[in-house]
Amino acid sequence: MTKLPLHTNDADPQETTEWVEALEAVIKHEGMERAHYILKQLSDHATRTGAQLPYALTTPFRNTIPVQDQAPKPGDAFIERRISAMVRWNALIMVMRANMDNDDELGGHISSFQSGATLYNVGFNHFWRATNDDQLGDLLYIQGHSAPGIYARSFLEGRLDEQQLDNFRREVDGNGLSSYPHPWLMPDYWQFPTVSMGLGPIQAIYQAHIMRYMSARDLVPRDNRKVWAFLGDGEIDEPESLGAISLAGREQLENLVFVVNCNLQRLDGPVRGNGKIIQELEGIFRGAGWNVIKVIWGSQWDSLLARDKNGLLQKRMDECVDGEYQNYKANGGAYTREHFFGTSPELKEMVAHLSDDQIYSLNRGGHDPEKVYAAYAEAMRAKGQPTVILAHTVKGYGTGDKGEAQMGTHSLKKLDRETLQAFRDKYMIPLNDEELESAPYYRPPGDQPEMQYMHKKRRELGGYLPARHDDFDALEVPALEAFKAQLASSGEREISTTMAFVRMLSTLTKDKQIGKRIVPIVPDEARTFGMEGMFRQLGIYSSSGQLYDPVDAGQVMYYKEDKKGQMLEEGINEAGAMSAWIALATAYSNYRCPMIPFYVYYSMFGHQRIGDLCWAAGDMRARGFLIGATSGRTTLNGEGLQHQDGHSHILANTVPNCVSYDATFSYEVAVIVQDGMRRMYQDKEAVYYYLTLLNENYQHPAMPEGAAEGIIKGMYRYQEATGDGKHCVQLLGSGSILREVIAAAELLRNDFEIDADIWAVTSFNELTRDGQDVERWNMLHPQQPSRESYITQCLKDQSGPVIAASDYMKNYADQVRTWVPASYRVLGTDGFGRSDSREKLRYFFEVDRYFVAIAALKSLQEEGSIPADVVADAIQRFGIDPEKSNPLKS
Ligand SMILES: Cc1ncc(C[n+]2csc(CCOP(=O)(O)OP(=O)(O)O)c2C)c(N)n1
Ligand SMILES: [Mg+2]
Repeated sequence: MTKLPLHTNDADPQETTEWVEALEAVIKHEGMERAHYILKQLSDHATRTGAQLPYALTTPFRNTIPVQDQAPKPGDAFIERRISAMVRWNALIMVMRANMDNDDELGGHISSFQSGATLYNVGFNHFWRATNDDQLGDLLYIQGHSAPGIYARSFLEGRLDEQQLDNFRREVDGNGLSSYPHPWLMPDYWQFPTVSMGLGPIQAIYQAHIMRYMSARDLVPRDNRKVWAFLGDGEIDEPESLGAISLAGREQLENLVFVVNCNLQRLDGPVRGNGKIIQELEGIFRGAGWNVIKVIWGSQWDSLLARDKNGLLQKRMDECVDGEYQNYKANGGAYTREHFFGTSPELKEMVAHLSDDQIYSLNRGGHDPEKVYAAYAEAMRAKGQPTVILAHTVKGYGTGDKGEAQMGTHSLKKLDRETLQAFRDKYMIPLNDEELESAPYYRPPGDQPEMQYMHKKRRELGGYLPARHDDFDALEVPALEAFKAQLASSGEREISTTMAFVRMLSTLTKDKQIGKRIVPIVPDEARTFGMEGMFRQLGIYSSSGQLYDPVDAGQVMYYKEDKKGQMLEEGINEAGAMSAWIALATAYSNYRCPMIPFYVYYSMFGHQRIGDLCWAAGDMRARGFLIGATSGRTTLNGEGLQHQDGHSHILANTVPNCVSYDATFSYEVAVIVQDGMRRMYQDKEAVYYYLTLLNENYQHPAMPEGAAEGIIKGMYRYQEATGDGKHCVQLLGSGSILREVIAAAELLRNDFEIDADIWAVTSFNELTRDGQDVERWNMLHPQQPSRESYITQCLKDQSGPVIAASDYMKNYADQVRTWVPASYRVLGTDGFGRSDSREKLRYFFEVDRYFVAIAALKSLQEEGSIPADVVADAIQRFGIDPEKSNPLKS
């Protein structure tokens, strides 16, 4: 008779046994699939009769893959252990050396990689293919603070030398290794910056999604390429880590593998001291449609588990919380015997034949190459589901009682002499005690079997990893003339820059050379921006095509989902849409197929909402366009405080390689986008673009002759002073507020006989960067003639004070003050937005034509050109309340 696990509340153990035996018979004689079918029928039947079924998303706390189903691990286990030992050693030493005998406090992490080493080594030895001329390799998102272990492997492979390892975290003099994965700093090595936690997982999901998109559109072959993402179990708490997992399940991303290194600890303490992170994650991922593989126990447990006929051991494993599991590893074998097995005489008896040391070395699944291999092999076979591997490990594995599973182990940076000796002994590193004094690296000569084996394995997998390919074939981008419609006047027609842009985008998608590479991306706002025409024209990408008749099927512009759709409609999910954009913006490298993505969104929900992804995009050398639509604090009027963006340009400028523009007229949009494509895809500059668009409709003039150069540099003279006024001022305006500036010039002329040059400023940010660059050069070259910034060149021969106004915070226009060769006054929209008409908002924020005129008069008064009365009269005449509240504080 089958011996069943003990359940004290079983009212009829005999009956239970019969049911279980029947099931076992089905499994034995007809197979698992049949058993599954029968259980499903029973479950359906029970639900039909109204019975409440016991509900469980989790399975017991044991390995998902039974011992008998484990794919046997090929290769030489002994040699792989040696390789692993050497990688571990060098990873430890490089962190120690960065923190030994110096005051630099360079930091680094030992414990994270030591817990994940087997997870990485099995992948490098057996699974992860590199990109070469014949194949596109797998994409690895490596846990950021495991970087030392990855460097250590590259060192063994001869890709890095000792000096580079010594330069870990010493990058300023060149030839250093970055603290974490940073493509900006190591463009031939790292692909994905992951150390800002949560960004790796969400990007990996969208990478897998885009991988499918690229193949669905026949841009790159699908092959069996995979995206592997390594996550910490603490990292899982970041909303970005779990926030997009349902997309992966829904889209059946079988090309995606998450490996969660469940060492049960984060920085300060246990991830779930009172619970079980692995079980929690199993439920969450299963619920989202993932294939969950738990790798909890190592092979050392197999025989104990096989003897666990009455389920007592399993019960103990299930009931123990993570805080206890941490204790067992921190406190050793005797403690584990007493506190884990000691809870019942049967369990104690089960391990009576084992010494304390043997109990201590009952290993966890994530440290067992056989178990890890079996899990990876299973993930490689996955069909129709993404896979998550939940690997049970020990933080600080191998670092003894100073580090292993200790509360503070995350911050461990060096080992004392005894612990280092013990580590050396454990991993059999052939260095004697004396040699250990200098904490040397260890790399055997190239003819040693370990070295030969390692190279052979990588050769079989196509080359070394990580590796990033920085170069690509330049694209032929259309010349400016291709956008005639945008360069010409709109005549009587009143349109917005958004409309002008959408037409331009449409033209681009039809371009013979680059049309197929254009990808419009929206997070559920296409209709807001007038892009719904693209639904039908381009199709919305969906891996399942369209399984329904859209409600608007009869209309010309119906909602068309398509397996080959070009447009990405990512739902209300800015972080996801941005991650999709990043995957496309780096496709030149990861797919060797440059793409030109345009991510169009509410500008308020860009840099402010997903700023860390914008930063990562810069690090990754992304190339593409971010389009901040409905921008401007007073231009998007009715939506109020949480929509009105008056600072995205300030934030955009924090990303060093983000080039940003605030356009007013459609010809500016055309010049900026064309030039952006030239710089990024033709000249291959590692920059990306941020361009704000407006939803205000007005007439657009034709491009003034010769304006293109200034548009790109950041400012051009839109209208020249006539020279017949009593005084002259220089008026600068950007975005929608340029039109208020133009109107203010009219007021000044008609009411005060004041002449004005009007300057359209397309980018205060670019002017600032240019000014700072020139100033820096001048400081460092004192004996040479000073250079002049572009803004100084524009303004130096003009007369009168300079006044600038924009729909952004004052800081935006104020940045250029140093290079303005005259008095300078700035208007801007500091303060919280609110709903009202544009006219009222511009009065409220003091950026309308009247305020621009007052600002000009005040500046003229200050320079002694006009009396104070004129300004005071104007304030009164314009109906401005001088005691009105400061919008900053309102
Ligand atoms: C967004 C973010 N917040 C905080 C940190 C700082 N940090 C680095 S590692 C770490 C703990 C990581 O724990 P876990 O994810 O479990 O990884 P483990 O080292 O245990 O493998 C923290 C809090 C970070 N890098 N990114
Ligand atoms: Mg952890």
